[in-house]
Amino acid sequence: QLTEQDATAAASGSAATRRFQEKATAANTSEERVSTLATEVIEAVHDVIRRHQVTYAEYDALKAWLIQVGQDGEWPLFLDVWIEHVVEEVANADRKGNKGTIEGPYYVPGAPRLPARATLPMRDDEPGTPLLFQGQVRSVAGQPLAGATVEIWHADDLGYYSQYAPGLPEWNLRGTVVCDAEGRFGIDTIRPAPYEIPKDGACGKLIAAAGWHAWRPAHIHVKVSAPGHQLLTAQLYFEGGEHVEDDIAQAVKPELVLRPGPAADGRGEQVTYDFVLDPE
Ligand code: MBD
Ligand code: FE
Repeated sequence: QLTEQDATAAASGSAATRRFQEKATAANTSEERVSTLATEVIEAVHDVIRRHQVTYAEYDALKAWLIQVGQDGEWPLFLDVWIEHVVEEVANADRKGNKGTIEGPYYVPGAPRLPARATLPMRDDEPGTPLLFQGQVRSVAGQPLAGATVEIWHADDLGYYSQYAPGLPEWNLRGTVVCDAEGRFGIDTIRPAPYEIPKDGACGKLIAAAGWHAWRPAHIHVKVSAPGHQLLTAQLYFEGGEHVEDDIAQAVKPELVLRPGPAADGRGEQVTYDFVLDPE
């Protein structure tokens, strides 16, 4: 019987790759734009080789590593950790409402629908500090948004995500919360642990070879939507948490940092965070 701590880079990577392949992608990019972008990416690599006098041994090491990224299924992890934050920056530069940040590789659509006041699916003995996460979804004009939903997913107290590590219930710490008529929600969960990039895969090998650290700060992922409004994809972090200042995925923004206080019922912590959605 495998437990979450038996998670391997290749198993979670392959699961993320399979999940991504199920997602419909249709960029409809013109031939001209593909040619421009591909040419400039290739030329940027040529430039690095010339400036740093890259050797054949280094070229072969790169080739072996790129092949291993694919074999481990770690392309979603690699791209979302080191590239996605710039795509998000470009995509959401003009937003007036809530800051967003990267989605990452571990979102699963279709999590169980829950009422506005709900407990996320979790084990009877789910480890971790209880956390009540509550707030309201509003428009940029300050109007409460009836019919808003907050999809939420996060790692557990050991830093593992359900469906990407063995031994966890399918929808553990994942839910689709349907807000009330005033756009309010209140979600009982636990505080997640920081996330460490697996050491036993291609991404871990790069991190070790470069002498980097492998950590993302503890975070709660959300996708917030409401009729007539743009989907917000964000993550919320915890003030003073480890690696809030040096997230390997460079996805922390000051507007996304929570400051929980003691829970009103004396059990753990609670925090209020309101979301502001841009019009479509
Ligand atoms: C994560 O949990 C995550 O959110 C991102 C962006 C990358 C790797 C792991
Ligand atoms: Fe994450």
